[in-house]
Amino acid sequence: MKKKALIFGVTGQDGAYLSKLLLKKKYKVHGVKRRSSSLNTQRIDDFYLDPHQKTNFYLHYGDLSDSLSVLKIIEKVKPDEIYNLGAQSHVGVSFDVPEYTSNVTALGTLRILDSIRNLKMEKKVRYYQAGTSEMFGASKPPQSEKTNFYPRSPYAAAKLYSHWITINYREAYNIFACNGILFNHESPLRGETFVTRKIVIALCKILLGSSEKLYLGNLYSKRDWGHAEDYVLAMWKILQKNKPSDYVISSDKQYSVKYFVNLVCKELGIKIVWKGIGIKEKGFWNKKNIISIDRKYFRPTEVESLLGNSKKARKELNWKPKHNIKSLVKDMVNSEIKNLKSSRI
Ligand code: NAP
Ligand code: G4F
Repeated sequence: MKKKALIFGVTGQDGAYLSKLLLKKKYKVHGVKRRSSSLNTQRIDDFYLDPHQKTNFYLHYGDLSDSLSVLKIIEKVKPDEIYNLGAQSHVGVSFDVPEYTSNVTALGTLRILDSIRNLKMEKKVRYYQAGTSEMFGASKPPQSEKTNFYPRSPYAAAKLYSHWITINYREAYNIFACNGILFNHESPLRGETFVTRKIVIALCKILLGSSEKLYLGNLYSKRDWGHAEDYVLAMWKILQKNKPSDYVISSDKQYSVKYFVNLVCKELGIKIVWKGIGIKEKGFWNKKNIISIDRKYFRPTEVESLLGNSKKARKELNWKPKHNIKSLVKDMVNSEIKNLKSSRI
């Protein structure tokens, strides 16, 4: 019998890559999508067939803020594995909507775990929680499973609740529940307001002449960036172990936002020249100012430096990323240029 997976957050970047991976592994994949006034299935449209045709991919309407919908979907699907990737996942936005972020990103996790318990599915289901390096926040890098948490945003605090409630339900009710503590991972499917995708889109448009300028916030925060395709494989591997545990997933390399801009410029053949400091720092191309700083992209509290130590995952899961920062940039740039050229036609 085919294994059944249920993915909360199926319409997001990771949801799309994970669905593809699980379909390839011959799972029946069920996804939860929320009602939205405009289409939100673009990332999964290539394998979401008309439900009247034969398919192994099914969508259900639901919402992490609605306990009843969560419970009913789990009861109906009876999954072998649940991946909770659903969240208000933008750190900057979480300062604007802290209560909503906590409801979905923290309590949403509780709603799933408690449904498993209420439905007496503790022995049947394996649960993956999408944890984040943001939980380390201000803790000194490199960060591993042993590093103390120090969240610096409503988003990170909400994820920390999810981290501990996952461990609590594992210990209290014997649920096979695991936390993946994933460092930043990007791809051509990354949301357009996260810094890597924002940079790639803007610079591609500037090169093709359809935009003039890119505004950014803190150029000097450092991140450990990987490719989403590699990271969803780690999620699946975490749930295939004999015992539930928590794992850091990272590239173990760190670069600044400015370095990422420089790499994208290099890939596009844009010779960028930086002048000025602080808020007045600017990037020029052919003497034209194409990058400036806008204070509105600074956060009330910033996470300055994230750098993972993923030794445990590499050893116990036999996991290793295929991509590096250069191949990630290449993939994102090539795909964006293709998108922009085809939308022109
Ligand atoms: P994403 O692209 O923002 O996707 C988030 C998903 O959650 C989307 O499908 C979204 O639906 C859904 N969602 C939002 N609010 C919901 C609600 N109220 N009920 C049900 N679903 C809801 O995020 P991602 O990059 O794929 O990341 C996946 C997960 O990993 C997230 O939990 C994120 O916090 C976490 N994470 C991400 C990274 C990273 O670098 N990407 C690193 C560590 C952890 P819509 O499409 O309708 O908005
Ligand atoms: O791309 P970002 O918005 O990602 P951030 O805040 O690191 O969060 C992402 O990764 C987390 C894992 O560590 C996930 F849990 C979370 O869900 C999300 O996927 O910002 C990266 C850095 C920050 O330091 C930010 O201040 O880039 C800086 N930045 C500079 N200018 C900017 C901008 N970020 C955004 N979004 N937009 C800017 O214009």
